Amino acid sequence: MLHFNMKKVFALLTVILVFGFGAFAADMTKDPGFTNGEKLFKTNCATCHALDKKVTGPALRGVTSRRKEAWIIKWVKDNAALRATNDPEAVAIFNEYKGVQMTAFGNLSDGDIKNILVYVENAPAPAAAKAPVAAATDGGQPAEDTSAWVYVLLAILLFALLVLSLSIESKVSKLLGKELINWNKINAIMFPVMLIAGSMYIYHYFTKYAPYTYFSVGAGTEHGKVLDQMFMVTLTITGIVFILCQFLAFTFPYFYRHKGEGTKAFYYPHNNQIEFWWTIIPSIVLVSLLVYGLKTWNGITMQDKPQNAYEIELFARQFDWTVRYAGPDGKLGKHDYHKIGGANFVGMDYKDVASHDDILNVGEVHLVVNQPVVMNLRSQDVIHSAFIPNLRVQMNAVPGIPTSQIFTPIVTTKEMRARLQEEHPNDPAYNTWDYMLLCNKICGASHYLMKMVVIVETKEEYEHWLATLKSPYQAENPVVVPATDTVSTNKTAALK
Ligand code: HEC
Ligand SMILES: [Cu+2]
Repeated sequence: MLHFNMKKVFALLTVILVFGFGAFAADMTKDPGFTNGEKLFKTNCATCHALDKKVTGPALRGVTSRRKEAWIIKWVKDNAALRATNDPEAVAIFNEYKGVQMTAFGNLSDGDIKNILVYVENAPAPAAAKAPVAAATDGGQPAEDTSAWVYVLLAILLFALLVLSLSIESKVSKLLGKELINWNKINAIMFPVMLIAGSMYIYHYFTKYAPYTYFSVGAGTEHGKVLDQMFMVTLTITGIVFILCQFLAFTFPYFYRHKGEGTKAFYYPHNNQIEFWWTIIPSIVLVSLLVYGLKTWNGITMQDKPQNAYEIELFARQFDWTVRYAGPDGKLGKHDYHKIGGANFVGMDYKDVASHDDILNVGEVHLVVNQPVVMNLRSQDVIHSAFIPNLRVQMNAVPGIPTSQIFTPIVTTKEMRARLQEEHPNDPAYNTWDYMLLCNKICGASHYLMKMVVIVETKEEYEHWLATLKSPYQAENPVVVPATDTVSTNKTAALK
């Protein structure tokens, strides 16, 4: 039975309420810095930044939780100078915005920038200003926080009310000497109720979010289709068993509830035959799924390099990816981690002439449709993972251990986009749909920045694009160096 010291419950409630209203009291919009910050933001920053959505630059609300204030001040004053120090966060965000450069604001003082941050973090959100609950409690400012607190307080009060009434009920029951509420029956009914409510909840969220999972976009590779099929077979078999078991687990407590004095449970301790079959059958099914999975996996990862394959390299570091293409000679040059430094940040070994025409690119990965590619991976610092969901490609980049994956994209970006636009005629998001490369290992604070657009295109488009890029070696050596063994060794030595 429930025994509560009412004085303690109310003391606790008071503390919670005081804390709650304490949050209203710290209203930063009344801070003098706020108005100054608002003015500065509107005149200097609003052309490129909004608070809650990405425009030319990132949404700025919440920036103080992802960056240190000192960093933001340096960045705003002169972001190019910050990048020149190879600050990883500055380089990463710059790359994420495809090299769009933000203006330098050397004229703003530290105080000005701090005021801007006060405004950015505390400006009322436009949508929440409409919430009637918030408006009623404190004149509508700051709307977003208030409504959340009102719901929390309401929930606490309701819970307290429930506890109170239950404790009264138990006391009255005791006085009367009989139960006012048949808990046994209520518990029994709650099981099927939970089953139905839970299923509705899952169905709702599944239909709402399934279109955003990568399975909703067909695989862009041949092996991806095989993988999807394996996944569907596994999911169907385990799904049927799961649903059956949950159904039984949630309905038996209702059907076999205690039905009053005199009912006796049926005692059924053991049946060898049933146990035999329910051990053998799941074992066979699980082992078959395992073998099926292993065969699929080996088929994807253990293939030999196909004749017509070309190689690229993905170089991972905190927090970006660099792609290296072989250039006209079709060969990736050697690399050596001792050479990592300065402009040669991927550690190319220029003693190897094959590296002279190697091209580096940080903005996007380009791949040729219908031609197998060997994707080699290296990492400079910690484990990263190259994940291209819609190509069903995933491989770890491990420091010190070169890894690779071979795959063949079969649907170009343009074709996939057209297909998706056809499937979702009313959703403009698909007009700019792209394959994405993501890092799939939580590799540090700015892990989320490790993403890059992947463009699958025809061979002509690919070669045309590649021809527009210059290899770093050739950029430093204006003389066009043919990628053959005749290159002067002096020049090579000079560059290393
Ligand atoms: C010309 C457009 C432009 C203007 C004006 C501008 N920004 Fe930016 N800002 C950007 C872009 C683009 C980025 C993304 C990084 C990059 O590409 O350099 C950025 C990034 C930032 C970041 C880093 C955000 C993050 O997620 O790390 C901060 C902070 C920032 N800007 C603050 C400001 C402030 C404060 C002002 C006004 C004083 C301002 N910006 C004015 C374009 C602009
Ligand atoms: Cu990473």
